[in-house]
Amino acid sequence: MNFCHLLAAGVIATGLTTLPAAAQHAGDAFIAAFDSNGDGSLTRAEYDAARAARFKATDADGDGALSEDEYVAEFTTRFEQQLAKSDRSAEKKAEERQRQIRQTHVRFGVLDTNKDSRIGRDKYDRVAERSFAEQDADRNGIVAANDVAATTARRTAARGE
Ligand SMILES: [Ca+2]
Ligand SMILES: [Ca+2]
Ligand SMILES: [Ca+2]
Repeated sequence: MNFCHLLAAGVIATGLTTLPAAAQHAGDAFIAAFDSNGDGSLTRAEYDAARAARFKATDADGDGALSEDEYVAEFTTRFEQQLAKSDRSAEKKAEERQRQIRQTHVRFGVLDTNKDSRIGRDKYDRVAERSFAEQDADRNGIVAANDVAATTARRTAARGE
């Protein structure tokens, strides 16, 4: 029984509706990815600092904008670290790597709204702003467990489940 099953079992046991595990995980992963002091909640300051650091690390040639190569290279580095920890077969990892890299190119195209093949801080920050707002359900500038629960419930309702 993994953590998700335990969670679902606990939720059912307390008589609440079952939370869809995927949305729950996305919210938790969002906090975990940027929660620099590890207290389980993400302040706007933590998020902004982590995003700024990531932008700087991604901008390998330091020209103030991310090229498609820089964007894909940064993702690939992070993804390889995840893969290294995974116990999937080499064949499955190769498949997953190919798929993820393809998606990263697509994501760059989506972020690059004016198609100049560059993502400057303005585009980067706009996307970050939107992602944070999407997770911060009660709009208090902190993404915490209560927001994840609320966002999960809202998405469930939106899907009509
Ligand atoms: Ca924190
Ligand atoms: Ca650059
Ligand atoms: Ca909040």
